[in-house]
Amino acid sequence: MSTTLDVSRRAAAQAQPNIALIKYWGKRDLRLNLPVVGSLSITLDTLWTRTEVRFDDALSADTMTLNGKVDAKQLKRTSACLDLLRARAGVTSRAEVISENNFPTGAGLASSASGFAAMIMAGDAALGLKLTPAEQSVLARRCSGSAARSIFGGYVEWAHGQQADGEDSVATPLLEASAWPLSVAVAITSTAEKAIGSTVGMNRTADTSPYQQAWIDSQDADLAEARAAIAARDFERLADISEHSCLKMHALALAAKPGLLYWNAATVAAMHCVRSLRAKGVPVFFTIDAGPQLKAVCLPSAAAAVAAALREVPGVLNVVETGLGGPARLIAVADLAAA
Ligand code: 2P0
Repeated sequence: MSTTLDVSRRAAAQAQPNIALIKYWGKRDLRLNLPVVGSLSITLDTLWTRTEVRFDDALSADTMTLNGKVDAKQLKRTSACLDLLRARAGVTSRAEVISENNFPTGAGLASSASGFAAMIMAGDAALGLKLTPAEQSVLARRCSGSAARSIFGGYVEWAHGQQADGEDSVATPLLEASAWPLSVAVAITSTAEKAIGSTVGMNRTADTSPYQQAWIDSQDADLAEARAAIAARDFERLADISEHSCLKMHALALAAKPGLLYWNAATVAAMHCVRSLRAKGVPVFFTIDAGPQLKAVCLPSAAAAVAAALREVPGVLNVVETGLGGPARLIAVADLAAA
């Protein structure tokens, strides 16, 4: 069925990456992209993806440009994501997608989270679908799991869900960023794209790591602990459970065959730096995703000292400081052109 659309069929949106404090790792359904565990994250502020989506019947194929360059590698995933929107709208029009990131792509900084959240939000508006944020989160999840969380701002939980169709595996906001502001210092230790992407890494882990079941069995308790820490604004409690979840995820992945080692020497040196600051009473903890960057999360009062200490770590190339940010939002198409 084809629908005549009375909308401009062009829209742009901005979404920020999120950082999981209680990690997502593993899929229970590959086609629907359903996770084996729930997860909990914070959405960032000054790092962003801005994406314009334009549906045009004159196009014979989807196109994707990232940071001014044609991105053939991401085209298949982009088209699969656009297909979800097209199916909802009952249209077959191809689309032009223009995207900008103001941070390194594919290096463990959750560019797929902000990228697909922005694409779903822009595509929804371009097609006039008027999806709710929860519906956007479900569609974003199918494009990239962590993108489900970047629809929302502040503290966000993405549910494992129980339904076979996955419609209840959706993110929900727990607390607004302004209700408990934290600072994040991202220590960039490499700008190279990672060798093994998250999807391949997760599937290898599920197939070969002897710790997979223990990971699944212990996640609900970790989520409950993090939720309680956030509700009580208890930084020490959140620090303990977040470092535990990070190290447990990496231990799980390290035990895959062959083992997944996402850290470099500077990542490890930065972990020691954060641990030593914390031992001196600085309110800070680290978390690391499927890449070599270290994210130090701290109370705003400690942000300058944490960033300064990380800049001194050998091998740290740059430190990007940010706070917690709001939800994904529509922007003017002109804002993207100005980026
Ligand atoms: C997370 N990561 O919770 C975890 C921790 C990386 C380490 O979500 O296959 O790009 O697209 O669903 O979302 C990165 O994985 O994976 C990720 P797909 P995604 O943030």
